[in-house]
Amino acid sequence: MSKQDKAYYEEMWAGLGVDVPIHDQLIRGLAVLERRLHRKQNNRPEKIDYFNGVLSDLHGHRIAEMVDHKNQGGKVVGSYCVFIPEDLVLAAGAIHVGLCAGSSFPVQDAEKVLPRNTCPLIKSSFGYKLIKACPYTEASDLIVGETTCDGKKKMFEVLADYHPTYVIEVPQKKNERNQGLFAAELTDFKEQLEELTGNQITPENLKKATAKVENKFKALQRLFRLRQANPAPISGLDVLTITQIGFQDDVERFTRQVNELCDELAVRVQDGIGVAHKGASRVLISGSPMSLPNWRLHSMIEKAGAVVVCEESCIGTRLFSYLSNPAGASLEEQLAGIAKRHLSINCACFTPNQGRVEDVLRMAKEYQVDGVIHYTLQFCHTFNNEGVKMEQALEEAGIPLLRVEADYSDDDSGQLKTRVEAFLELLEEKKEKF
Ligand code: BJ8
Repeated sequence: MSKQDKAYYEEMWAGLGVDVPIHDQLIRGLAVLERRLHRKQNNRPEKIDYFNGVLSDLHGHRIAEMVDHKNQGGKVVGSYCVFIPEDLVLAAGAIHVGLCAGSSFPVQDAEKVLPRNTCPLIKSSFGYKLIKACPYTEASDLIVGETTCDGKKKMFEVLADYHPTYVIEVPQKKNERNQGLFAAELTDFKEQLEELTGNQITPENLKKATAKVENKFKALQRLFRLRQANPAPISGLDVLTITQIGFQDDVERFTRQVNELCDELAVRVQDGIGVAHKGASRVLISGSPMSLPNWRLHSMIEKAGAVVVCEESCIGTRLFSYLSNPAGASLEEQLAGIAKRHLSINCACFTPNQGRVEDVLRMAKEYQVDGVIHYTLQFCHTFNNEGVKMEQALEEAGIPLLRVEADYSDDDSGQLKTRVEAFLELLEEKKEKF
């Protein structure tokens, strides 16, 4: 970044209410991490350059686009969960952004307000607001929460004292009645967005917005399908980062870039070019979401010579696997289609949630995995408890499983690394036997 850019950006961040010196520390830490993890990888596809560029300018160009939009009277809507339909926000003429929640940076400050024994994702998201270090949060005219897990639900009540907040009720079951309830919630949310933006959501603009969002989903589906090849044409760390970037980038630009990357990866697959050799162990990670910059587990696995080929996560398959397929053209039918799309997501906050176990069993075959790592964020009771069912199912299917629980600090890195390496050795031994 040139000195001129830096001065321009600093003025822009300050204008949003960001604490610039604190933010500077955050950005420097991120740059170090990216150099240490992403840049050290070998044999990356050329089209990864676009995503490298986004990562190194994470709070620059995209925030400038949002500020321009706001200066023209537009609004920005932030959220922390895949249950907030991006297409409704776009149809109201607003920008949607997935907010920062994956770093330990603001956790200590968050613990001055929230209980320590809270999931790090919740503490991180709240902490960013508290210390005003995230320009995406500060640019958001409205933060939209959801009633998924109890920790988040209660955090949003506290957050409302610091930032305009609106909470969508997500049902806990998935039957038809619950789909109707969620469609009614989305109708209320639509009205809220109309009030915020002064724009009306019509069947026409919602249809266009849904097409944009679902084209992004289709591009990500394509990217993940390419990872089913052996050798895998791209690292898990790169795909995780791309998926994370998709929560912040402009939807059409991101979709185009993912498709261009997929074109290159398709050639790699044809030519048998991979990021690791053909016999490298293939790992599926399933569980709590890994928000940017939660790259530790992927990096550990891939530095040890294995490759992550799929994430059954909201920063992974749960985000993009379902499309709305509205049965008709009216707004009501479109909202029903969107409600159904979201209630197809197998988040551990639902009960029962057998679909997630079935997904993992199916994906283990599709992605030719040698083992599964069940990842739970510390104090995430929903995913941790669901790990019991997952363990039983994978044992019955003869698929090796490692359950790990971690927070965002580096304190347990040594222990985690030892466990991961032992698991990968076990996978190697198992392959040698057969
Ligand atoms: S749809 S997974 S993004 S709620 S905050 S549940 S880690 S204790 S994030 Fe989630 Fe939506 Fe579900 Fe996906 Fe656990 Fe932490 Fe709760 Fe969390």
